[in-house]
Amino acid sequence: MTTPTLSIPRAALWAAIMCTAGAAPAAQTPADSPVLAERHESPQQHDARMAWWREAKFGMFIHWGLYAQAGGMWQGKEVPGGYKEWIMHNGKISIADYATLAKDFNPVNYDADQWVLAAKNAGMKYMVITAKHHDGFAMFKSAASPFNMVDATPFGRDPLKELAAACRKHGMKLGFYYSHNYDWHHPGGGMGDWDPTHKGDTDKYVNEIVIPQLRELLTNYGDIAILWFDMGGGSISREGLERIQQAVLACNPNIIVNDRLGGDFHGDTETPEQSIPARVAPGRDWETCMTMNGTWGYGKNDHNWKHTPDLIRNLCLVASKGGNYLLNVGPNELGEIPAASLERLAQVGAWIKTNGAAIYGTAASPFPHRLPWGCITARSNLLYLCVNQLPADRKLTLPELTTKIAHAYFLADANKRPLEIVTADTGIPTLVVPDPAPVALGAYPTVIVAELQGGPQPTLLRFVFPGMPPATLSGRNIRVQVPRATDLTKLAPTYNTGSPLVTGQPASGATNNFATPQTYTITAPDGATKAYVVTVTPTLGAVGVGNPSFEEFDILDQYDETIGQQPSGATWSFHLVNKGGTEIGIANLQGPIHAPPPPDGTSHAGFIRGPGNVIAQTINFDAGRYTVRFNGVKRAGYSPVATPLIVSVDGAPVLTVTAARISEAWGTYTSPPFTVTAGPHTLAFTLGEGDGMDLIDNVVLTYVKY
Ligand code: FHN
Repeated sequence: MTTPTLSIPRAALWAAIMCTAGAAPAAQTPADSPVLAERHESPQQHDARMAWWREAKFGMFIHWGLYAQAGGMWQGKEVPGGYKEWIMHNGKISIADYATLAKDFNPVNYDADQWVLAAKNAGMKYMVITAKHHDGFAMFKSAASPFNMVDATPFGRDPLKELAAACRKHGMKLGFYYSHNYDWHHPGGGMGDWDPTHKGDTDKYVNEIVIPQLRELLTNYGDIAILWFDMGGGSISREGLERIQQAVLACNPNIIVNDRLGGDFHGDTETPEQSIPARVAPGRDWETCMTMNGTWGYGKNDHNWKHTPDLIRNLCLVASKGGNYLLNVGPNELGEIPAASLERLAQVGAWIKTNGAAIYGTAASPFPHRLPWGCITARSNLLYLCVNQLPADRKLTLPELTTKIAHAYFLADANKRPLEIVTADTGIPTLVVPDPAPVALGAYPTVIVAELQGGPQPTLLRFVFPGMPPATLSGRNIRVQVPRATDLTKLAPTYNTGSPLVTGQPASGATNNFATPQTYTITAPDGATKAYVVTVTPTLGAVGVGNPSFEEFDILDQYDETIGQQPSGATWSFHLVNKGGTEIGIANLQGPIHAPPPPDGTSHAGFIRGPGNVIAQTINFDAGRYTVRFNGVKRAGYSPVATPLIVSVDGAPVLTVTAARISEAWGTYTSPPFTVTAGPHTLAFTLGEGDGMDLIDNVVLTYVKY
């Protein structure tokens, strides 16, 4: 496995996020940004290519394939495993048997116009459909393989042709998902080893299936806006990946490509899955994709639908962090988007009709920290406060804002009736929502617009350490972590860069020595002179501080509840999500993934940082045999070194997961079955030697029946 080093200068990355203008990597050049270098682009060219996508914010993911015909069932029985598009793998169904599904796949109710209009009316600006998923079945006419919709099914039509035409007609951007690595049908494709006939040559598979099919997809369907790879490179060689990339770009030099090609390819977009990252990579475009129920592909028996308010909260939260939200539908064997999805899409659409200004083309919140009542998106001097839950005292405080609010009103209020603004002695503004409010407050987020007297100026001061990212500090009791190798006597912070509001001098004398905690008094003359005490405490050797790397330069303060959290597992729990079925639980910080997400919408399980650190949880097991399955979750962070993760039960290792390179999917790993007695047992995740920061997510315990 290659472990490329990260060459984006940290300062440039930080500069990009500091300017709060969304994800534009303003300070980078092709020479120092692998993202730009990969496409031989200037920052301006890159920004121009990404412009529509950054504006769009909201898209529809469509998982539709032969697996829809099965809907999670095989020979009359539900096949264990949450993701129904994985039925062939989960049921270890042979290639020949699985292919028999095609004989009956006749989605006569498929209506491309209806799909596009459902997306459009939901406020979605683009769609990405599975042209070929891991089962290897092409949902389009392909000369490269007869295992395709037109040649292998009674349907005989090319649904992607019809979808492309409908997208053109209704002004919807279209993207194709293509599983280049996993292909359980064509010999040489990744995985699929439960069928001995699948064995084959990977290069041949790349040359004869992947590249020709990608060419078909990118030449026969008009302008394709996005290519969405999945599951990294697997056993495809670096050279093979390079040829795939070149073939794609030769067909369409403007296409937006995600980050899952594999190898050391970065792509244009990061693609966290089923989770909204606590923090996002500065200067990087990103898109969270998420299911509406528990599966991507159609599942007859999956009725685990997310609630519409949560979908809207997710959309707001993603936008507030500068990302896009790609929300999935899994049409059935007849070509129908499930009614539960359509209902939710219509409800989201009704909300967005009124509140779209808070989403489209907005920049990330200028405040890095979580707010108790919701989240914020920004556009020049406007802040959109997406209020999930109005506090009992009806007060919304913006604890980090130093720019004055000129005017605040509900976005839904055509009369823009002003809300009362109370400014504390500290300068911190609070908006007061009258009772009754000028607009009805329902279950969905309510948006309040705060018009500022100038651009949002959220921070009090900025430290710049030479050769390191500028650190924006706000609040009190700031702790700065610096890389282990840093010579602390050579740190020479300068103050106040970028903020005309702030001037100040350190109160203590030893400005160049961070070997011991330093306390500084900073004066912020925004009208009146105020003093803020900032304590800078280097915390070498603390959890999360390992080798020098971008990710390990952290600023912790009283607001941040995720980064730097001791990985004690104190708030961890595993939840029974399917009593009668096979899944025992899914790890999640505050609740099961299938339940409504916590107020901030995060659904990741947690960070684990530092070699040897453990997240553990005691679970009450029924007696029986279990496996632990990791399900395709990306590594968080930018640690360039792959870090293995060891899963153990009562101290005995049951599975070692080798992380892929930076930000790649972990992939799916299943432990051999282990047996436990009834009662409490400890499931632990221990981070091995490596670079020390990973996101644990979507951990599924699967009950294996005797
Ligand atoms: O295995 C797939 C899964 O079926 C689905 O397509 C998701 C969507 O991002 N991607 C993989 C898991 O990461």
